[in-house]
Amino acid sequence: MASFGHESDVNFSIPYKTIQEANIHLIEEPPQEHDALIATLPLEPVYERPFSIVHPLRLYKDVWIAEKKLRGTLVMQHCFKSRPTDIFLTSFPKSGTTWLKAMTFSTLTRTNCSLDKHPLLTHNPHQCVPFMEVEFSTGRSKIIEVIPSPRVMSTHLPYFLLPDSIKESSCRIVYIWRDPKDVLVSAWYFTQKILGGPDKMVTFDQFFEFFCQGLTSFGPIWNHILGYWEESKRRPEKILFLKYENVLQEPVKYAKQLAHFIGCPYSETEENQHVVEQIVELCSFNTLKDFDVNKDGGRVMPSTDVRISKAYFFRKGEAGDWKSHMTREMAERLDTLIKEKFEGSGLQI
Ligand code: PAP
Repeated sequence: MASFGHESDVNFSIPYKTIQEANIHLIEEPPQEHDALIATLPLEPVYERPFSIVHPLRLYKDVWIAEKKLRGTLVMQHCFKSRPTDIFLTSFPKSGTTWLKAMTFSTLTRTNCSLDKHPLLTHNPHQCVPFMEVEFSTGRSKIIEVIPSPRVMSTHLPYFLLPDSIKESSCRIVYIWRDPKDVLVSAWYFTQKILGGPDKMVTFDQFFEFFCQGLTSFGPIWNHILGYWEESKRRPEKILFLKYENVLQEPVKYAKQLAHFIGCPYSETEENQHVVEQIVELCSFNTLKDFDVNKDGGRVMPSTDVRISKAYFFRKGEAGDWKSHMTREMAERLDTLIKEKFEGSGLQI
């Protein structure tokens, strides 16, 4: 493959994993200063189910968050200092985060990385861009501080829980959302893989019930989507609001929009050289899932104590898979619920 051949002043090409490995000495003990508060918060009512044993959710300001990630979240809210050049990739889990990380990383790195030696060939997108709440919950906040600008970081936190410094600085936020029915199906499979099979967790019908009650990691989903939507309407220059299904349909259009938004639009020369098409191809589901790095057996994640294989982030990568999993009644019920919640917002599934 040829190089992207782009020239710009953006100088960014280091996957987060490399920065982390070079700065192991900066890792501290996981924060515990908020444990007393966390212990007083409501624990999910279904805490006997296996998923909860490894990953108990607590209700914090009407959001269900895994205990461990809440530790990091609270520290982050107090300590995190945003830079004007920061880019935050935000999403509800299972809504297109992996694609967004790959696209943002490769868009910014096109100055420095040739396609045949691209970091995405050897790094999962989640190794290129860190999850803030995970890093803060595992004592890695000082590593976040040494990432060179422009930093790209991600979070599943709802808008209102972001540190003030992110909301107030001139940094950019990209949000991606997805049809909640497909989010639910994707989360169901992901959870199953983590637990080691369908017999190890609640049934799909029960999972559906929990989801409709908002009882899922970072749930309820409707508040999450609406929070970023409302803010993106108020400050479109601050938040780019993308939809997974649209991106799948017209990836080149949205790749250009993303590049423009994060401050490195494609030049005419690049457009003529089809650079954007090459990046879209590199970050496509079919390309990424076939890289060896994305097929590995995984490792135990310090943030959750569960084994997560990089392959778990690549399942089908389609819109509408819910049709193979939900009855018509279930789909209608969830659609109606979301429609009611979205009413008056101008947002539609
Ligand atoms: P995360 O929130 O845990 O990071 P996230 O990437 O948001 O996960 O969601 C995973 C979904 O994105 C999976 O959807 P599925 O279960 O319905 O298949 C996964 O297949 C899909 N996905 C991963 N990479 C891509 C990609 N490059 N393009 C499109 N979809 C992708």
